Amino acid sequence: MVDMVIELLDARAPISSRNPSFAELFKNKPSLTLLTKCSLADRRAVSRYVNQLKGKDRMVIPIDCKTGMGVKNVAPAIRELMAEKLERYAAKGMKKPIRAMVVGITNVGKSTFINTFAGSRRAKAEDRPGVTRHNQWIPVPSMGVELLDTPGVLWHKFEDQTVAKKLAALGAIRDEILDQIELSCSLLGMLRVNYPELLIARYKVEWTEEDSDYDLFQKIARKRGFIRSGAEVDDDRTAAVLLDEFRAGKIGEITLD
Ligand SMILES: Nc1nc2c(ncn2[C@@H]2O[C@H](COP(=O)(O)OP(=O)(O)OP(=O)(O)O)[C@@H](O)[C@H]2O)c(=O)[nH]1
Ligand SMILES: [Mg+2]
Repeated sequence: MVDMVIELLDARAPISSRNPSFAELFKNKPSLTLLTKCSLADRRAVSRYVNQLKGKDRMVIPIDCKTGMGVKNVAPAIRELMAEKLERYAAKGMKKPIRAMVVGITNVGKSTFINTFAGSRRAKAEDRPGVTRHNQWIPVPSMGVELLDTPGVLWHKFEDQTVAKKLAALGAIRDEILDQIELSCSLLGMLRVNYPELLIARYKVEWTEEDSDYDLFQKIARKRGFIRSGAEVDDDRTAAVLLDEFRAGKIGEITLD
């Protein structure tokens, strides 16, 4: 049913957010890769991954649908990828739209991208995973394209648990089914190694090698005054705030892969 595939990867984890079965599944379709949410990602890492992922049969475009960055490069890329087919249509005097399927993990921004590309809000988009439930065709006549919005999919078994932790930190896995305190500690475990200066700047904390991730979590809670009666740290509130601030980009521009 489709001429090509548009695969969305989260720019904050472009390797971990690749569905391992897509390469095989879509090997016979021209494909365009979009790195989404670039305004939240480490810009040096974005350019590195654009170069690393692009190939002979694969175009990669960094975009951000909140700022609009890069979205105007998508239509020309679609036309370039589908040039032969478009020429055949033109030779026959046909005006058929290019049909493209938009795929990617839950909450990566598929519906938002479609709305931004189409310049109208036709696909339902919200800040939680699992919003789109059914396939939906969205015609964009001005671009000569029809986009298929699809429900986000994750795979059943994560061979590498760090992949699962990164996707959960990005908000691709429903928060209700995960221990938020454990998740924010594992996020801190990644940030203290790769972005210590951002943690220090935001939370005014210091830590040593001996401190566990949970020790650091508690230090942040005390700095923020997230304390219950009895001077005990309010773990739930601290976890919720840490995850929210990370996802909103308040800690800084961060790439987890
Ligand atoms: N900062 C930023 N936020 C984005 C971007 N694209 C999407 N979002 C946000 O990410 C959240 C999820 O967007 P959706 O478009 O619903 O994601 P989806 O891939 O369709 O998700 P499912 O339908 O659940 O699979 C929303 O809160 C969007 O506002 C982007 O480029 N930048
Ligand atoms: Mg959606």
